[in-house]
Amino acid sequence: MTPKHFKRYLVTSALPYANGPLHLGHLAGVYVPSDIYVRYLRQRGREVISICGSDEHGVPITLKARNEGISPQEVVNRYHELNKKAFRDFGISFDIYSRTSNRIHYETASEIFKTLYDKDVFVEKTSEQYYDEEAATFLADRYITGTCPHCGNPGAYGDQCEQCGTSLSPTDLINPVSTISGSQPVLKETRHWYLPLDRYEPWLRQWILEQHREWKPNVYGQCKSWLDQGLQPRAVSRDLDWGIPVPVENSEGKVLYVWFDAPIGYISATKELTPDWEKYWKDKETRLVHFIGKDNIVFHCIIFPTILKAEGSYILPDNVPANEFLNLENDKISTSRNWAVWLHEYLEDFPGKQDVLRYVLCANAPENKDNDFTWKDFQSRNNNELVAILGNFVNRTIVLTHKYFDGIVPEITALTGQDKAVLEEISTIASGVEQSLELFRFREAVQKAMDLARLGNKYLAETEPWKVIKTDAERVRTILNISLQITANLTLLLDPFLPFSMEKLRGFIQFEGRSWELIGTPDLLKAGHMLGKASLLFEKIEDEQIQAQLDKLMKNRTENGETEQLPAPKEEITFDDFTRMDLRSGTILEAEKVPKTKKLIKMVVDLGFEQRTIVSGIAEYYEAETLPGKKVTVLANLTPRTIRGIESKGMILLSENPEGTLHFVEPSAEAKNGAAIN
Ligand code: B3M
Ligand code: ZN
Repeated sequence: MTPKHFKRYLVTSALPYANGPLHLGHLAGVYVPSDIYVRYLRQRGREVISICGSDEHGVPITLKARNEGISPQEVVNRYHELNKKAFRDFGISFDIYSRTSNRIHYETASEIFKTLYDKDVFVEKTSEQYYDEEAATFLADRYITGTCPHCGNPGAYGDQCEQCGTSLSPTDLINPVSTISGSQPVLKETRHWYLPLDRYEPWLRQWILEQHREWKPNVYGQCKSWLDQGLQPRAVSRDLDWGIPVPVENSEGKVLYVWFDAPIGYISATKELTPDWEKYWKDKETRLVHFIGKDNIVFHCIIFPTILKAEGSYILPDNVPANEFLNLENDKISTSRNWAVWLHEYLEDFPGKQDVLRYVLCANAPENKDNDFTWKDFQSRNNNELVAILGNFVNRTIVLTHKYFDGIVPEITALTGQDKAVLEEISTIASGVEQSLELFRFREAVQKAMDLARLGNKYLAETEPWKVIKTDAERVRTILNISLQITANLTLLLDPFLPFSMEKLRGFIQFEGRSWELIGTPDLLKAGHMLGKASLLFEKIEDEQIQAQLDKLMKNRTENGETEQLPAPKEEITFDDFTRMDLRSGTILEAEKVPKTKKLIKMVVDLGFEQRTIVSGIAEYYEAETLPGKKVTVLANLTPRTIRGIESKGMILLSENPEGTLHFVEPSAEAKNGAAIN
C-alpha cells in the first residue's frame, strides 16, 4: 500500500545528544534511512525539508560536564561541531542541523509550554525527591549513590545497581550519598508539572491503533503495549540548572524535562530554516515523518503527539519508521566501553569509503529486529557486491567503450529480443525500488536497485562483446550502447544510497541527469556522446584491514579493563551447595510489563514439568512483547517471593554487560523445557 500523495514532506531525524561522538549504530538506526528517503524525495521533485540538530539538555550532558570539570555549554559546543561534521562527511544531507541551546528553541519550547499551561493542560503535583542541602540542589537519580539493597554493592546509583543490574529508585538505596557534595541528601518536597497522558489515552488509541495500522510492527507493537498498560501522567519539568527554565511563575530552579523540549527542537529548527515554517508544521497537506531508534518510540508516538494535540495547531506524524538496534561483533555498542566504530575514526581508516558504510548499514539495517554489524560482513559486501557486481559492470562497460569506440557512445544498430527485454526491465526494477522506499523498506530497496547492476552484468556475460567484437562490431555497438544506458540509469537509481559514488560515476560518463523521472527513458546517453575518464568505482578491502579493526576493538575491550568492573568474588561453596540448586532450561510463553513499575516484567515460563510465573527486573533491556519464545535458564527451586503482589517462583539467570545491561543466559536452542543444567 503506497501512502496518499502529499503536497510536501517534513522529515525529522532524532536529535543526537551532544555529549559524545557518533558511531555506526546511529547511522544504521536513524540517519542513513532518513537520508535515503529525503534524497529519493528530492529526486522525485517533491517539496521536502530534512531537519536535525543537537539535543543539548538532559542529565547525560551535565554528568559529562561534571566528570570533565567543564560547563555543559562547553560539552555541547564540542560535540555539536564534531557531530555536525561527521554527518556532513557521510553525506547526511540535512537542510538544517540546529541545536536546542539556540535562543529560537528556548522561545519556541517556552511558548508551547506556556500555551499548555494557560489551557490548564498540566496537572501540578508535589513529590518527595532527594535534595543536597550543601549544594542547595535537588538530585537527579544518577547523582545519588548508596548501598544496593539486593547485593550490597556500596556504589549503586539512584536509578540502577551496576553490580547486580537491579533497577532502583533513589529511595531504595541504603545510606544514600550525593555525588555532588558527598553529604547525605534529605527528602524534600518538590512540585512539578505533569502531562496527563492518561487523559489522552482514548484519543491516542484511536489515532495510533485505528488510524495508523500501517506503522511498522515494531513501532505499532510498542505503542500498543504502552497503551495496554495504561498511560500515567508524566512530569515535564525537572529540578536542574541546565535546560530551558520553566516559563511560569514560582518555577525557580526548574527546567523543562529534556523530552518535553527536544522534539520541539524539530519545530524551532524549521523556524530557523524558513519563514514558511508553518506550511510544514500546520498544514495537513504536509507529511511529517520522524526517523528514530526504537528507544525513542514512546517520545515520538505518544508524548510529543500529545503535546502537539494539546496545543492544537500542529499536524501529527504520519509515520515513525523506527529502526531496532545494531550490535557490533555480537555485542551491544557501548560508548562507556568504547565498543563502537566511531564515524570520525572510520574515515581515518577508510578514507573516501563513506558509501561502503552507507551501503552495508542499509543492506544490513536493523529494520525489524536488532541486527549485528561484523567487519567480515562489511568486507564481503564491499568485495562481493559493490566491487564484483556494481563496480565490475560499470567498469567493463566504460573500458570497452573507450577500447572499441574511443570513449564515444556507439549508436544502436539492431535490437534483439534480449536487448528489448533488458531495456524494459530498467523501469520494472525502478518501480520496485520506488515501492520499497515509499514503505520505508530500505534494505529491500537497495537490493532491488542493485538488481539493475546484476542485470547489466548478466547482459554483458551473455552477449560477450569482448568476443563478438572480432566478428560483428555492429552488434557490439548495440551491446555497449545498452550497457551505457544501464550505467546512466544506475547513477539515478543508486543516488539516494551511494551519493558519493554516483557523483563519481556521473563524471566517468559525463552524465548530468538527476531526476528520478528520467529512469527508464530511452537514450539517457545519446549516440556520439563523449565519455569522461574513468577509474575504479570501488576497491577491494583486504583481510589485513579488517583484522586491524578487530584488533582495535579487542584492544579497546582490554584497555577498558572490563575485568576491573567484575563484581567481587563471593565466598566459596561446597559441591553439595551447588547440587542443591535446581537449574533448568525453559521457554518464555507470555510476558507483560508489571504496571506502575519501570523495570519489572512478569513472565510465564514453560519448564516442561510445569509452567511458572517469574518476575524479573529486565524491562529496561527487553520489550515484553519480544520475549515469548525466548529460551532461558531458570533456578527452579528458589523459594517463591512476592514482588509487587505477584508470586514469583524461580529466578531467570541474567548476565551483565560491562555497561550494566542485562541479558538472558540462554541454554542451547535444542535443550528441552525442563532439561537439567549442571
Ligand atoms: N537525544 C537521542 C537518544 O535518545 C535523543 C533524541 C531526541 S529526538 C527529539 O539517544
Ligand atoms: Zn546490586
